[in-house]
Amino acid sequence: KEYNVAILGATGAVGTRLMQKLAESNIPVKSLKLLASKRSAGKKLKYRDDVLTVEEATPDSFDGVDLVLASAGGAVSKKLLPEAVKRGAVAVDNTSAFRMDPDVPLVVPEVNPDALENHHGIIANPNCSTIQMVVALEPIRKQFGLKQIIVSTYQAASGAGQSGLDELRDEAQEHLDGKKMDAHIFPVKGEKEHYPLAFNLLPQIDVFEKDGYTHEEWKMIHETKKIMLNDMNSGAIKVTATCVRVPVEICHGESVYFTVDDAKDASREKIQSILNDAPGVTLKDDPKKQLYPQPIDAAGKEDTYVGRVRPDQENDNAYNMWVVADNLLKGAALNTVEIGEELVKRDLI
Ligand code: A2P
Ligand code: 11C
Repeated sequence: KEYNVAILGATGAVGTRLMQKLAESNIPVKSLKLLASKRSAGKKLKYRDDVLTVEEATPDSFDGVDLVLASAGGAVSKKLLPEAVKRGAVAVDNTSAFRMDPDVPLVVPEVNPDALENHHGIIANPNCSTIQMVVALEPIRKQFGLKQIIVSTYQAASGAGQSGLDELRDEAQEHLDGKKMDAHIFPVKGEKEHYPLAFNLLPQIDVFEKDGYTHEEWKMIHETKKIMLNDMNSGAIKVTATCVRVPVEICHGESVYFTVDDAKDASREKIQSILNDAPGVTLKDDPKKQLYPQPIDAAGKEDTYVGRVRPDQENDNAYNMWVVADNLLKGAALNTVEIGEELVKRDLI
């Protein structure tokens, strides 16, 4: 069986990586359609040995398409993915448009691949900061249970797409040239206030909710519960988050504090051993050799890197660890393509 595939948002920071990871995947591609906005129509992009022409995405673009991989923003997904499904396609969506819909599985293949069995045409790929955290925590949860998660994130500029990356580089150059930094995207495109990210830290990712948390923090809390417990509001694991944008190009870092079941006899060594064997995880944890994950090393890699595993010295059954992954790969394009591979394996397209 071979599939007609479309990439929606093919020209973006995630879209270009979707093409790369699709080419490396074991999804049998019969044809590939590259879709983006009108602005990019006619642009030529290389896929394997072919040069393909980007087309403007319209509802009819999905005629005859079996599998859509989408990363063109939530509004575009909301408008076009139901049209794709209406025309018989299965869509894996990298935006937040459908993640909390009870009919839409929210999937990280290392954690909850079985959720795919109940799909109704759209499958959601979680937020990048959620994915790397659950990849690292799920093997620990399986062995020792999980009662609480307290996470602080250090998120790269590329989380805001190509224009976010461009803004960080431009600001850095402006600052080094002694000019005023011209901020117009961060913290949030379309918000009233903008602040420079270069040489700075911004404790706001996405808009503020009424309770004082940002929407990025809300996503980490509720997506984690939906993925691990199949219930976005479950109280079985308590989760809280602080999300911070840092002047890094690629890779989110996370300081993850977690509490395991009292009765399970966990230890630092046991947790390290579990992480060493966990799918999609590379343990990089040797303080004597100053070995720990860093964005500069993890960029371009597929795994989620974990280090600095250590017990809380004041509270029993509680640990800290440091988690780094490429937000554009495992956090987005790679996880999306891996969902596609799992759909193929299970004959769900
Ligand atoms: P385009 O390059 O034509 O603007 P990023 O996340 O890096 O900002 O990329 C966003 C992606 O979504 C790009 O491929 C962009 O295409 C695409 N996109 C933006 N708006 C639309 C739209 N209205 N219809 C289809 N694709 C869109
Ligand atoms: C960021 N995590 O770093 C965001 C980007 O829900 O897919 C991804 C937004 C999402 O800005």
